[in-house]
Amino acid sequence: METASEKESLVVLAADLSTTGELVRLIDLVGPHIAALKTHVDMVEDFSGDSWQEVVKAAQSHDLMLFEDRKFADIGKVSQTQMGGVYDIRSWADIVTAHRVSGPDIVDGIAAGWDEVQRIGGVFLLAQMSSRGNLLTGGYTDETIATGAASPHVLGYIGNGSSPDDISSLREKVGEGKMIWTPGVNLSAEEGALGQRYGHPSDAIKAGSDAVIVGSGIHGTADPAAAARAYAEATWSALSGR
Ligand code: S5P
Repeated sequence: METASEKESLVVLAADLSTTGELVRLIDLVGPHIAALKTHVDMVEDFSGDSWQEVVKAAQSHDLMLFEDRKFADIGKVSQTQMGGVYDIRSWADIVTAHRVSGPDIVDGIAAGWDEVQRIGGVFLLAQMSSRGNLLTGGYTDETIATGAASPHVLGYIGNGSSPDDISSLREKVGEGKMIWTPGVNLSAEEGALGQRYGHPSDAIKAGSDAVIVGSGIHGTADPAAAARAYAEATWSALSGR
């Protein structure tokens, strides 16, 4: 939030690109207008420990936390092990996502992964999703919020950015103690590919989201820096209004 306030931006970039070179270029272009960097390290084709350090350095040079959207979902012990492995997420990620589906212990498993390298990070639990037909509703969402409320490792929740109603109901249940970050937002598109749904970033913030997660609305445009600035302005003025 300090970074967000300095840059006047509630935008988390979903940097869904397949090479480290493209990632570094994008981060340098949009870095001044975004508050955190979300990655999918397992979609990077030229991944190596060294090439990834370039991405980490680029993010740090723009004061961005690294948010690996791993969507952990296995039992606690396996999730702990998966924090290491080839990508060694525990060594560079400040934040990760997890599903609640396997039980509440997944959060402690992830925290134990960071513990192994003497680091501390935060978990975002998926309480809702933006994709059509998802199963994260009703009692599942409530259990997810209860797990998060009981854990100091949980920073907040992923909510459905395509629906202001979903966000305000999530905010009502979560209260003010945890964050809500919302993907499924776009300034122009109404529908994304393969079941993705979109809402307007201003509506998401007004409904109670703390940050919007934007991918193709930024990296898929001809001028990503201008797009990132437009998302930053939309979110910051919506927050001022709220
Ligand atoms: O419910 C979700 C949860 C997530 S984390 N819906 C999502 O779209 N996401 C992520 O947000 C998804 O993995 C992708 O990286 C980003 C949305 O990308 P966009 O191109 O549709 O903006």
